[in-house]
Amino acid sequence: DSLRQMIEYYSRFSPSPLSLRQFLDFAQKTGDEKTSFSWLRQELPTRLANMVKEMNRLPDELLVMPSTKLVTSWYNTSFEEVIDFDKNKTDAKNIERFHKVLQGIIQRHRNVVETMAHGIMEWKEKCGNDQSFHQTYQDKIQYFLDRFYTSRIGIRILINQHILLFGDSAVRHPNLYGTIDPNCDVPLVVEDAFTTAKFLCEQYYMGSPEVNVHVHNVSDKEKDSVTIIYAPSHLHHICFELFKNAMRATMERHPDVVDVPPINVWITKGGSDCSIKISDAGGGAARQMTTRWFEYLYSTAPRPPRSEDARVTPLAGYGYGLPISRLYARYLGGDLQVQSMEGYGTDAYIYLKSLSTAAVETVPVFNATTTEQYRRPMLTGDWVVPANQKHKQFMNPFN
Ligand code: W6P
Repeated sequence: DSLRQMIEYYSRFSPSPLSLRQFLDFAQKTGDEKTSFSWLRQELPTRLANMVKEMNRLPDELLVMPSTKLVTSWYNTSFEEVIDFDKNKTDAKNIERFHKVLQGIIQRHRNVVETMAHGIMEWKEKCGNDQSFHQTYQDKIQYFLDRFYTSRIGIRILINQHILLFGDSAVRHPNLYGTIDPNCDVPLVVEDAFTTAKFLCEQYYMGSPEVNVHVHNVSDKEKDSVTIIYAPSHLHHICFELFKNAMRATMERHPDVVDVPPINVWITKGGSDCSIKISDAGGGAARQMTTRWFEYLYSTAPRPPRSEDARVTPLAGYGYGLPISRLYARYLGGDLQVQSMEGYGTDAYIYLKSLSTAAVETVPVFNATTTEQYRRPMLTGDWVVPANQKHKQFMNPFN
């Protein structure tokens, strides 16, 4: 039908990644609402169609799960709504209608992360929560969800820039251009994320670790401050997640509230990287666990029993917090790495680009390589596993 044909058509375009510099220049100088409309009228269907095509490569058993069907229906609806506009009709009425449609899309896709996660869980429960399921699908699920959620981050920033730049000026933030702060004060965002996490920690543990922040700027004249061009909301999201994890580990390891080791933070800015290290003495974990923290399939494990008191939520959710935080960092050319020393504590490193010209969107494109990734059969290892250890090698962590 015609929707299929239009998705086919737009999926052949490649998404056009932007740098933070380009986002900011558009917002501060070159951009007007008509240009933004015409650009999004092409770019949004392209990004949506590329993702729809990729979702169609998922195993049928996953695609028929109710939650997955809900998510695909949201993508189809939003795609249809956007291509309903003629990009050459830039009259006020059309532009205003487009604005409303974009706000509607943000609303419609609000719970995509949880709903897609739920679809994976439904599939896992139905089609074998066993070793062979993990062996067959772990890598493919990781590959898909990393790309799917990254694509969503990009689409959301495109839409939010339009809504915020050309929307109601009364709610416009004075220091921000859309979601981007040209003078994003990194220590300030870090401290704010710490304070928010500390508040939750106090509620749950009746205590919380202190923080020490060390700032080293080797790039700019101001040695004791670090500012970059960035989306503070993204940085806050990442730091908040890491502080929750660091605080939980610290409090569980040191139940005596008079003897809680602080969390140490280093913030540095060099010519290429702006780096943040968040260091806790929460006992750490074995090295094999640190990679697990980033696996969606591991994180979709049945939740630990909830607290009796429903008002008190556990500090960190065992959810998709860490893998999604890493996607936020990687989306603009950065990274998130976690190094642990079992028995002592954990260091989390956030890497951001110092230069806004280098902070370019990383967005997935659907092509023959993508198709091949989903087709590729599971390969067995080619390192010898001692016979009596074999069962441990592939042990399902959930059984
Ligand atoms: C831990 C586990 C963890 C994950 C991410 C960041 C910090 C920490 N600390 O013990």
